[in-house]
Amino acid sequence: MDLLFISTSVGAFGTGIGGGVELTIANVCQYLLEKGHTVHLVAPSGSVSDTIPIVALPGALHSFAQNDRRDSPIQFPSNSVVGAMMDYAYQIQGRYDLIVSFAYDWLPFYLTSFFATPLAHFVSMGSVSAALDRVIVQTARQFPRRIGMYTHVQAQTFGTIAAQILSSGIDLDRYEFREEPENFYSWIGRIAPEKGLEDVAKLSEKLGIAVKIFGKMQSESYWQECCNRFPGAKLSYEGFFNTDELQSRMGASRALIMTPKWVEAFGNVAIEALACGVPVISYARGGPVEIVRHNETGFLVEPDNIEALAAALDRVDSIKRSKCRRQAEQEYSLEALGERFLAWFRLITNAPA
Ligand code: HBI
Repeated sequence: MDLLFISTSVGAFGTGIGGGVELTIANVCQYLLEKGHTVHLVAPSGSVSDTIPIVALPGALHSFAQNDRRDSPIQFPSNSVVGAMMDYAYQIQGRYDLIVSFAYDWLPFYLTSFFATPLAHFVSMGSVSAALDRVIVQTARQFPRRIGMYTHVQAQTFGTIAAQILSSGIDLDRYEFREEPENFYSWIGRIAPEKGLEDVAKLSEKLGIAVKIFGKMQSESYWQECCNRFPGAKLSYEGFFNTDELQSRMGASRALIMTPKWVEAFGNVAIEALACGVPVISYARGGPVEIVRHNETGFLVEPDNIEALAAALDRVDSIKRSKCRRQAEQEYSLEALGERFLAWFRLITNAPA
């Protein structure tokens, strides 16, 4: 198939600003290219990839939809990069069998009925805004096969909606299984309020445990606020790393702690941890609920309950790290992910299997 992907509008591809959806785009592209499909990625200028052919376009990045208020009007910068990417896709659509947008923005959804080449959308977050909900639900109603999502719990945040549930996946060959843990915990994610870093700071201070923090420093002020509120916390900010670096640094964690405050659409960091043999301890909120096998590959605890997190940490040695790796191999391989996306694409284009 000849495919055109449209990247997230919040940052250049490869910078990590787009969080989990960047990893999803990279992994799906890797599998499709390995299988001999043609994939081009339209993305903001400054986007880089050593394997995916990129069309980098200038234009203003969009603000994070999850940072706007639910009832905020849609913001559209005068020289929007989304406008540029959709203009380009519209002009060149005839060269492709299918176009897939990974942007969580109003315009791509609205334009679905104006394209001759089928335009599909991978929705990378749960519901965050009324205006976006409306256009996403409307698109799904008009084109029931064109909306893809990570999880059922994510789809449910939009109410009743027709969506292909694609889960996620990673290239397991890039993650090394670590049988023996070292004496630290990890927390991985964009440093942003929706990720709930303050809870892991509170936990660290309460238990006196060292926690390594990996991820894009999206909000310095939020980081400072967490450190100031919990001066006894032993958080060490390690930085943002590419996959190879991240897995080598967090692979020996005793556990990955996840404290999502929003309905995390998936939580790619959870399957990255499992792939290294790292048990996942997470609030029972959002994507992790469909990932963690409670008491087998980690623990799901009552959301926002620090004591429950602490109690789960005490039991983490009861988790067999080899079971964590095995779950990643069974459910989250690159092949499983790629085949789910290809099945979705064939469903849309009626291409033969
Ligand atoms: N906000 N406006 C907008 N557009 C996006 O593409 C977008 C976003 N917020 C977050 C985001 N994409 C991705 O980082 C999600 O996968 C989290």
